[in-house]
Amino acid sequence: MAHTLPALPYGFDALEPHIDAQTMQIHHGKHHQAYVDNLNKALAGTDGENKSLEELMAGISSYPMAVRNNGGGHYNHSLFWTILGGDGSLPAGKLADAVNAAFGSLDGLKEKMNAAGATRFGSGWAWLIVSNGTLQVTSTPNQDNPLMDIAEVKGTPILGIDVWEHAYYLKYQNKRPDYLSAVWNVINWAEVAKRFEAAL
Ligand code: MN3
Repeated sequence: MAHTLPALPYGFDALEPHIDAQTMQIHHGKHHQAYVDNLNKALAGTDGENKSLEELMAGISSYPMAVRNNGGGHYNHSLFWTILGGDGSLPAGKLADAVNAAFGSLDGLKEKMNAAGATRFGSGWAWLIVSNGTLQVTSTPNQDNPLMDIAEVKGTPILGIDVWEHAYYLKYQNKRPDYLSAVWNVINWAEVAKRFEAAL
């Protein structure tokens, strides 16, 4: 069962001006597509071909690096597209309570995530995860994620911010912190809340 590129749940220009349409086109159509294609190539004819993405992540240490990089890339971007495209509403309900309990406020969470993203050397991801029922911020290098058995901090990711240069360079060049502060304008908190409740 080959992996496929999920359609973007909104238009390429839906995140303007915070994330530009050209970046979205290349990011989704070229980068993510390449992770999908290379994952399928790396799995062809192996037992991993019949595993779900989540199963692959949980046992990633026993697969070749191409499965880790491209399987992670496929998982991470599939999550990323869904947690963007929000209508400007803020976290509500149980998620808002959990954010306040763990970080004091939404600004406290943003500060922690932005620091995790800004200090991730080279390429990687900043994550909000559910670990033992509580929220935690972490980051991973390359296309690793907190579902992988090799992750330093493990948990279920409910929000991930891509800090690879390909996610922001056309608009923000070297200014990763500017991208990190802008991305909060387009977070889909309803989707994050859905993932939060599913992870509990
Ligand atoms: Mn990316």
